[in-house]
Amino acid sequence: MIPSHSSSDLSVHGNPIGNMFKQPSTAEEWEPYMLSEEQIALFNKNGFISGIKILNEEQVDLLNKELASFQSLTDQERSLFYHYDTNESEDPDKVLFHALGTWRVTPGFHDLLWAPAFRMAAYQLMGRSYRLFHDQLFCKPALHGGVVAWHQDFSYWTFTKPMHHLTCWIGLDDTTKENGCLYYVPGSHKWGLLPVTGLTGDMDAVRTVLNEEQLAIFENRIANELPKGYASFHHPLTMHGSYSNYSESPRRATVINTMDHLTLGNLAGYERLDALASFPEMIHDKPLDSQFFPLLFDGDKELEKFKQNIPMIDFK
Ligand SMILES: O=C(O)CCC(=O)C(=O)O
Repeated sequence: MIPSHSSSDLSVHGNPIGNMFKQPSTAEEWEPYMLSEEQIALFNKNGFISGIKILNEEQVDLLNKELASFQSLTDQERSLFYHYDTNESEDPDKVLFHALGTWRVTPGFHDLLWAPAFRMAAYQLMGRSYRLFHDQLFCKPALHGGVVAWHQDFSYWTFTKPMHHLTCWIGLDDTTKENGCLYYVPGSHKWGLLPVTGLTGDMDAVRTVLNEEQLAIFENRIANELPKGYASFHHPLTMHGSYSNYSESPRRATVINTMDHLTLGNLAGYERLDALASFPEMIHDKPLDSQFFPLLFDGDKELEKFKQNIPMIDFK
């Protein structure tokens, strides 16, 4: 269970706490952040879109500074994370590899959830009002292994229902094939939900559960190389993964996972993953609407501002 509120727990704030991002208040101010019909169509076809600018250089620097501070947190601060995984092979520093819950810990990662370019694109790709499900950090230090094996996100999220989720991946470094950028398999979001085959270790474990046609499509995988501050968005069933960082610099990324504002807990018979032992409390068949799942975009409220329909996905 998640620890009760500490004075430093930023999840008590269901709104931005600083002025890192100016919030649009009119249709005109939202306009520059809006995805086009073509981008929506591309997402429908491929299960992802890429190249969306979310952060400027200063904002990236601020988040990287906060990220560095995660290496020296007190135990109490550390307990705010839902999950915190260091890579033991990197001893003595035990460098952070994967974490969930950064938004509870530092103001920049908290307010990132309200970055306008993220909020508008996510609304269009969700097709309705949505909440935070959780955030994540994926850090690959220089010259480091750290593959993230091929997977579909929703195969780890079946303790929620129905499936109406979205992932926004934001680079905190320029990402390249050499430093372990993300890869996508276009069209794999139409494959249905596949069995879980693991996130670490064998990059290609998923191949054991693919049929011949899927294995052939797999060969079309696309390297999602991006400048820092830019994002890609993917469907909860899109197959993705990333190889090792062979470069002499770190490869860091932050991820925002969203869900329909009416998503329910789906806990009957569900064995909690060890990795999520300190995930916020959920109740079977009840909406995930506590302070840990803030409403990030209220379509009814925001759409009043628009005279014309905005391009939106019909999410299946
Ligand atoms: O950043 C990575 O290497 C993996 C990211 C990922 O798996 C995700 O965003 O779901």
